Amino acid sequence: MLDLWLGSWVAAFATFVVVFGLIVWSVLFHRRRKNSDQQLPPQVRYNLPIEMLYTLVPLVMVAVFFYFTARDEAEIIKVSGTAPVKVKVEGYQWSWRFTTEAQGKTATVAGVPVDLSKQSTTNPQGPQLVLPVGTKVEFALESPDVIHSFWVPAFLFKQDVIPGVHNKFELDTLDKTGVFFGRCAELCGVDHSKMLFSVKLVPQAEFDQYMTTQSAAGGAQ
Ligand SMILES: [Cu+2]
Repeated sequence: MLDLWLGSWVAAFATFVVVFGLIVWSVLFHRRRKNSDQQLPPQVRYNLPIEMLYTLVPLVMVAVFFYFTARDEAEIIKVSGTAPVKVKVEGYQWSWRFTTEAQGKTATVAGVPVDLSKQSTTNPQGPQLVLPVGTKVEFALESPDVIHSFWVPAFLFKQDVIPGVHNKFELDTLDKTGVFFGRCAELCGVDHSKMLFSVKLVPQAEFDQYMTTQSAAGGAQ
């Protein structure tokens, strides 16, 4: 994802340099000069080779962007179905419910809208999803009401949570322990901004312990 993003910026910047260079060049060399009786420089309208160039170059540029985006996207959204940990993510107005399934055990956490006055950058608010580090995780996204969007910026992945649509994705890049902030990324109503949550990545042993306690408690809220 990072390569695609960087590559797009490099291509966009190269385009900017060429376009801006051409603008500066025309301004400098084709400006109206003093003591010139020529009102207009020679015009190139209806010049077939130039018109074709104008059409083909942007087409090629779009095709290149499309190719790399489609290639990477197909790879990124592939779901093998073999992930040992599966999470059902329900986004609702206005919080989240996470139901985690692993080794035949189930754990559920759900939140109420976050009190934004108590929000801080070091103490994440909202429900916390606990996951093992270094393991492939499958996320299934469900919404009972309107369109939300599941987004953990640190995971470089975001997907819409749409009523009636069963979006799924897998992440196998969760390789650092810690707490990662997440939020709803689709304006979904008056308390959209309160749809905060966090994901805590812990070592496998700690995760096993967590699942045992949670499932014994009958999926504590
Ligand atoms: Cu939302």
